[in-house]
Amino acid sequence: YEAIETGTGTSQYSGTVPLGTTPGSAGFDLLDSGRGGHRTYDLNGGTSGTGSLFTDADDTWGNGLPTNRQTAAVDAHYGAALTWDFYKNELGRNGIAGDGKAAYSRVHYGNAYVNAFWSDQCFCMTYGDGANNAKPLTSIDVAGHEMTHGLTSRTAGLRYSGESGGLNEATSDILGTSVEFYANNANDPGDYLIGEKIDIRGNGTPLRYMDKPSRDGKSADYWSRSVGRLDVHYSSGVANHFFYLLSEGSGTKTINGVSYDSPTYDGVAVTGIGRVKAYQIWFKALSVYMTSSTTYAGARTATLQAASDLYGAGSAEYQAVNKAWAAVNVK
Ligand code: ASN
Ligand code: ZN
Ligand code: CA
Repeated sequence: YEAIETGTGTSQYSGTVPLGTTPGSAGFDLLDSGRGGHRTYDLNGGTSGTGSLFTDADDTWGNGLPTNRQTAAVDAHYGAALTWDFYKNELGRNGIAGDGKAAYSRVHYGNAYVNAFWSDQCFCMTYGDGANNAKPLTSIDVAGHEMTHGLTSRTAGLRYSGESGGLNEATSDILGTSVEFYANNANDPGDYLIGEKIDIRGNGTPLRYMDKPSRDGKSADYWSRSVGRLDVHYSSGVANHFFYLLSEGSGTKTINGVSYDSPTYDGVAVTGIGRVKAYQIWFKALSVYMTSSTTYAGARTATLQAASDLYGAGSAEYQAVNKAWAAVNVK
């Protein structure tokens, strides 16, 4: 985290965090001038427009509880800042569109709304407060997921249906998870689970799993000819599983106290290359080789081309990409 923060927030999911804020007429605005001018707004139950910009007299924001209106804003603003820094420092990307301009965030959308979303129309991220307005959907992985829908829109432009829709969703899970690892936050350490903090199912389990996507009861572990007929949040499983295998390899592994057991198609063994190389290959494939209509077969070709560009056609990394796709039945 760079020395451009001015405020301090007590988040719901990530402990005490630095915040990019700017002096304003009410003291401070929740406006991050160091990251393209990202602002966070209070919809206060509304579902359109921007509501009001968060402000604070002493630059100390939120109290860690959802009953304090600033708390969800702290998490959302922090998540957007982490994602900005991740794009810049890890992917060499200056904001979603590559032009140094920020999106904005809106929290407290509707009443007990259990979702979060990106919109190309407003170029913004929006977050509901979750069941009983007690679990805002503002964890690091969810913020990274939603902001990455903007990145996908401004790069490959993957159409949000069929196999390309699964790749679009997976890109958000892959980079959202990568942001969570990059953050290295003691209160929300990196994992290959999506939404483990927001309890969207009400029983403490995550929304999705990358080591074995079928753990959610719906997602696909492997490609099949019918995978493109699934909802995009389930066909994404194939690419999420590919990314886990490419990063960490097949079989059992414990990372930050979480245990994984990743199976493969036909039992093919995969040795991981680490998540940093894996997300750099994915982003190059996304931004250089994928298009709006890329399928799973096309994603395989795109990531092989990216691995060849970055590491060479005869590299161990190239071979690992090939093996990881075979392990999810994309050949
Ligand atoms: N949270 C969902 C997503 O980002 C919202 C949606 O499906 N429109 O994919
Ligand atoms: Zn999504
Ligand atoms: Ca996670």
